[in-house]
Formats: sequence, structure tokens, C-alpha cells
Amino acid sequence: MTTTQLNQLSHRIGTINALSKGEVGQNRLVYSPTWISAQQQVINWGLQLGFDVTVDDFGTTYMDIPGTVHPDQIIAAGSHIDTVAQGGRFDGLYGVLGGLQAIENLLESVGRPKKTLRLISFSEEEGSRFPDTFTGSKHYTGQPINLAMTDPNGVSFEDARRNAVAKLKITGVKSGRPELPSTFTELHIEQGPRLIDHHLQIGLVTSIVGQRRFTVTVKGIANHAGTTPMDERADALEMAVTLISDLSQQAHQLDKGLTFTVGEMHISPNTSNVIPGLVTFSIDTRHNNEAVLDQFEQIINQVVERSQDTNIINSVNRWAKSDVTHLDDQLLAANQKIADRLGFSSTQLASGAGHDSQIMAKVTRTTMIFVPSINGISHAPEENTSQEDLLRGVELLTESLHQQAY
Ligand code: HGY
Ligand code: MN
Ligand code: MN
Ligand code: MN
Repeated sequence: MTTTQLNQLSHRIGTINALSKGEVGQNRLVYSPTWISAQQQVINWGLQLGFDVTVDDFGTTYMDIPGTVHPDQIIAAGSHIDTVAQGGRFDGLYGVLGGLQAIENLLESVGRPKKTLRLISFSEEEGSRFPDTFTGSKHYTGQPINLAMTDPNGVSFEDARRNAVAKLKITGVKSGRPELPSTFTELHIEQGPRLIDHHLQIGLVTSIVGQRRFTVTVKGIANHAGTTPMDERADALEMAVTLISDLSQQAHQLDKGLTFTVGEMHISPNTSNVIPGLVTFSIDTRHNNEAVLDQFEQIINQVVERSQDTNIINSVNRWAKSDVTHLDDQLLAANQKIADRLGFSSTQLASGAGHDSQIMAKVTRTTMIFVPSINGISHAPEENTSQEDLLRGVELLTESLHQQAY
């Protein structure tokens, strides 16, 4: 990739990230104002470059360069445009803009492809605003989504979706959900420490971890902090803390490869002189073996069930489940050959992060290319990847699409 192309990629990543100016990290929660501006910007770049642009009713954007010989055979690349709250500059966005750069590189250096090249910017992957994950790729692959689900402010997915998507239907943009591709490749930062710790430049992904997300609700009795004796309380926060430490210990004991994270908590009424009456907290748990996740889910249900007492009612709701997913061996082997030929140091590894690829893999041949995350940090403003590593990922993707579509 030439310096111009690298500068162009950095410029585009910088342009989209600048939309969150003045905020801590990136906050492109699905259907938020920054999300709308970002997807509009991706669409504008696509229209300027002569792509056929289609937006579906969830706001996922498909940008095609039709094939000259086999237009019905589609080779796709892409990732998600949304971020977590206070997220990093590269998670998702690098796969969208790196994919765009790879296709643009091919148009400049080789010309029009024989098969259709498609860049996909998925509307939502993180599950950071509404209680469901991967809604963009799930919708594209025909999985049902609960349009009535609401965000913490009570805004429904359907209302947020309708208002935001209407703003993407600019002149030149077609509406619809196009047919599925023959292959899908997702370029992504590793979001972990393995590549950087072992001084490796490329990660080729063999499988993606299974993950489940829950909300635990602890219903106690709000009361006066000063007049209520300690042994007569139904303190929801004290109970929540007990549950979390118990479950964390159980996770460690069950399997050292099991991750258990409580990332979100709401306390009501969240006032310093009131005993909390209601607490909800999230659980994100992951493992490469479904049987371990099944076992831990049973433990979660038992611990919550067992902890009831006369005044405290606890419940748990699992709202997301994505299975351990094995990615395509042939596409991985082809990318391994390219990495070796380009002289990139590489390894094959399983992903601890979830990705749209685990949804796409259910319907088409799918593979992922990782580049290193500095200090292994992600889902935080400190998320970073060197220019050289960004470049290598795009170079490998460019070559992979070249092999598949020309
Ligand atoms: O949470 C994840 O693993 C991904 O970054 N959505
Ligand atoms: Mn991601
Ligand atoms: Mn993420
Ligand atoms: Mn295999």
C-alpha cells in the first residue's frame, strides 16, 4: 500500500473519530447522532468513489463494485460502525474503512473485478445501547430482532431505528437488503495482548469465543439509611455485591479460561442516605467450549435462585447468546499463504472478542484478519494500533480480495 493510500485510510479514520470530539473516547452507540454522521460519511465516500450504495432498514450499508463477468457472485469485506460507550478509535471502524481502502486499492491498481466486491458497514454489533448484540449482521442474515426492546432511557429500538435510518436515505442511495455474499472477510484489531506480546504482525482467526449476556435484578426495600437497624434491612446493593463476588469465585473455580465481567450496574434510587431498593447488573461471560458456558449458566441461575429471602427477590434474564464459531479453513489457509508471501509474521488464534463474523459464518464462508493492539487494550480510549500494522492488515486483505474477485 502506498503512503497516499495509508494517509487516506488514517485521514478517514480520523474524520469519523473526530465526530466524538470533546467526549471521552468514541461514543457511536447505534442510532445516536454520531452514529448517523459516521454512517452518512461512509455512504458519501462510497458514492464519491462510484460504489452502488444500498442501505437496509436497520441502517446497515452495502457498497458494491459490480463484477464484470460474475456480478451475482459477491466477495464481501466489512465490520461494524458502532462502538461501545467511551470506546476506542479502531474497533469495527478499522474493518469498515480498511475494507473500503482495500477495494479502492484494487480499483486503482487492477481495475474492475470479475466478481462483485462488496463493503459492508454493519449498523450495530456491540450490544451497548439495546439488550441484544450483532443486530446488524443478524438482520442481514435473516435472524429476528425484537424491535420493541428499549434502551436504558426507555427509547424503543424501532423508534431509534426509524428516525436514524431515514437520515441515511440520501440521493443515490438504494433501499433494501441485498443477497448474501459467497465469502465474507472481516479485518479487525485483536483487542487483546497476544500479537503484540509475541511481536507478531498478523493474526489469522480459527474460531470465535461463545458469549452470553445476562441482567440480574435484585429487588430489596428502599429505606432510611439512619433509622433502619442493620439487621432489619433488605439492602439490594449489599445483596448484589455478595452475588457478584460469589459468581466471580465460582467462575475462577470452574475453568480458568472462563471470563466473567460485570460492566454495567444501575442502583435505585442511587442516593447516599437511602438503602438501595433496586439494583440491576450485567453479566458478560465467554468461553471456547459451550459445555463450560452451559455449566456456568446453571451456576448463575442456582446462585441467584438460592439467594432469595423473605424481603429480597432476585431474578436473572439471559438476553444474548452467541455460540462458539469455527471459521472457514480454506480462506484461512489462503490468507496464511499470502501473509507468508508478503513476509508478515503471523499466527493462527481463537478470538476472545465477539465479531459479526460469527453471525456471517452461519450463512457463508467467513474468515478474519487481526492486527495487533498496543498493550492489548480495547473498548477504551487508549485503544491503539501502529500505522505500519494498520497498513499490513489492509495489504493482506487487498491481496485476499484480489485472489477471490479477479
Ligand atoms: O464485546 C465484544 O467482544 C466485541 O468487541 N463486540
Ligand atoms: Mn468489534
Ligand atoms: Mn467491540
Ligand atoms: Mn477446521
